[in-house]
Amino acid sequence: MLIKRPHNLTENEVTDYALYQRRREFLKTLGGVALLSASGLPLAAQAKSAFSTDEGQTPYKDVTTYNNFYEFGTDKRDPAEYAGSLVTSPWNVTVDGECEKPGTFALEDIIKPHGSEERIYRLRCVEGWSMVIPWNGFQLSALLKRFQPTSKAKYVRFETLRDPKQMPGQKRNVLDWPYVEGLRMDEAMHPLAFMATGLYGKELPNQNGAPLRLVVPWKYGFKSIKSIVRISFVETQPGTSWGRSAPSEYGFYSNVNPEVDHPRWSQKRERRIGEFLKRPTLMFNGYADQVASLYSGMDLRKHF
Ligand SMILES: Nc1nc2c(c(=O)[nH]1)N[C@H]1C(S)=C(S)[C@@H](COP(=O)(O)O)O[C@H]1N2
Ligand SMILES: [Mo]
Repeated sequence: MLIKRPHNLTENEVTDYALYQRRREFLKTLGGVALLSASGLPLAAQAKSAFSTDEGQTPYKDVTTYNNFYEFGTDKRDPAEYAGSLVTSPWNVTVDGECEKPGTFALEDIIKPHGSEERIYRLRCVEGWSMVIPWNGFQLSALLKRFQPTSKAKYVRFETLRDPKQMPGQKRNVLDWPYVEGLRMDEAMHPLAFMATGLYGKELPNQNGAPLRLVVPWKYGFKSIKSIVRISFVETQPGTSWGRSAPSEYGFYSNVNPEVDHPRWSQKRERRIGEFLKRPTLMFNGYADQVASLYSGMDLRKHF
């Protein structure tokens, strides 16, 4: 396991951070504005996260052409081919339910208060393949806190855009549209849970869930919902698209777990895209040190 823990920062990383800060100062005096991409993501200087893996990263080409985004078709190549029809600007996100500060917000206002950081995470699809992706974005907890969830907020529900004109795959009933996902509140507030607005230092491509998508690296990939338009704080466990389509196959938790097989295939091993031999799947996708305590006392076979 190559994950570094925040309380274990090495001397090197501390030095890296000091260098990074001095570099930022330097860039400011140079007029670092020129180094910002259209989305405002700094391309040159980003904090190195203690949560990032240093495993080899999956090439950009694979990350952006081998996708699951059923709103654009069910073939892995469909999203890259068809997601151009999605209009990501202007984009609004509605926040509602059990919180003090609900509202409908322009994407810019959702993103603005947050700095951009890089998180290099493993992504493990329930189908048995995986990638390593350098995301850019911000911690989900920081976003959620702004809306001041009440004590009744036990879960967070996320919804993707529903518009069959822009998302032609929604003309077919492969799933119950819009795509819906959810997390328990403590999962959503965990520092690994991330909102991505970019990858590889570039704006998030449409096929990867532009302009705003969730990344929950210790759960199967389908929990990482794309192109989010609604975030709701709710009291009871929300139904999810995959859960509704096949309740015995896709549970609410869907934590990566090599010991709990999918009813139709084993989850013990996975193919890392770009590699020939399969590798063992790790408990919680290799993030057990960080997240196992969220599930202490729970029967993970029952709560799959
Ligand atoms: N709205 C929406 N979100 C989605 C999906 C989808 O079909 N629709 N597919 C999920 C699945 S199964 C996976 S594995 C990941 C894939 O993310 P990637 O294409 O960026 O690698 O997105 C998830 N998020
Ligand atoms: Mo997936």
